[in-house]
Amino acid sequence: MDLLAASLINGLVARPVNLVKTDVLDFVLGLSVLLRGSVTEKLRWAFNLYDINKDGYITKEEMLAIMTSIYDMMGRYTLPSVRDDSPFEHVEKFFQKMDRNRDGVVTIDEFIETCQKDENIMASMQLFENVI
Ligand SMILES: [Ca+2]
Ligand SMILES: [Ca+2]
Repeated sequence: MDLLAASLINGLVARPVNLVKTDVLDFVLGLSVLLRGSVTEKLRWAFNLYDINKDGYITKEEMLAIMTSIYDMMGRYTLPSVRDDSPFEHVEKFFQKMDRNRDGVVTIDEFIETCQKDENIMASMQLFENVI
């Protein structure tokens, strides 16, 4: 399981209260998107999860906050892919991959485009589908 799948699960089961305002309607909506939505809808949902202040851009600060909360929740032992890297290193890798025009933020278009071209991410979206 990679970090995208992990963060989807994290967003689903345990949104940190101080980080993301938990809203029951949001939660139910997210769940139905994950169950029945298209890949693009799922990716949009994931993007919104990362975009904490909902301004349409994922910043490194937001990503770091999410990564740190995933690390805290999942721990270093349950997630083999995070064992070797710090949250900060994962953020750097995420931006290297996602921030195509190198302006320091990731837009929804960059996010969806990159995810759809990434076989590992697409595979984990499938995996996630099977998990639920
Ligand atoms: Ca943002
Ligand atoms: Ca960008």
